[in-house]
Amino acid sequence: MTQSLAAAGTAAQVVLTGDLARLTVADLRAWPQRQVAVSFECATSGTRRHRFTGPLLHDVLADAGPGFDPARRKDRLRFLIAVTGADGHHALLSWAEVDPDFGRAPVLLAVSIDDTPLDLAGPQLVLPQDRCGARHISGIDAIRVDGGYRGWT
Ligand SMILES: Nc1nc2c(c(=O)[nH]1)N[C@H]1C(S)=C(S)[C@@H](COP(=O)(O)O)O[C@H]1N2
Ligand SMILES: [Mo]
Repeated sequence: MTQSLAAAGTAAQVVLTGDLARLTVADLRAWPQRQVAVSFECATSGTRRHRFTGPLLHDVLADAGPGFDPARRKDRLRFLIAVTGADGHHALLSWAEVDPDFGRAPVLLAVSIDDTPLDLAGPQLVLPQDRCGARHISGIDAIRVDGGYRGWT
């Protein structure tokens, strides 16, 4: 996987948008796989249950090189992860939410749903701790990790 690091002094940034076109579902099977059964509420469809398999989002993104010094834990706290589906549905996670040193949320980038491979549809975000289903973004076509959030004042 390639990476794009911003020049020193500017916002650290990994743009996986271009790379994810090459980061196929088959590529995602190279990381250690987890299986999880999730149940979530949909505002329109009620309770939904699915089984997912895939790597931890954190493992995949950490290997991509997010542009911070892994030894400096405080440096990670300003990074956001923007996940977008092919239909434009998107959600933000914080890096700390999935970081083993902080929130440790076991978020997956699923390669299969209910034993159906997602090679054609694209990977799906899985957040076993979410009560609501809205962040389970399917057909992911872009993931952007951005450390440019230093405050808006
Ligand atoms: N790409 C994409 N993923 C999405 C959505 C969407 O509109 N687009 N809706 C979300 C919502 S609101 C819910 S509740 C779940 C529903 O998933 P399911 O119908 O497969 O159970 O998908 C989520 N993932
Ligand atoms: Mo939903």
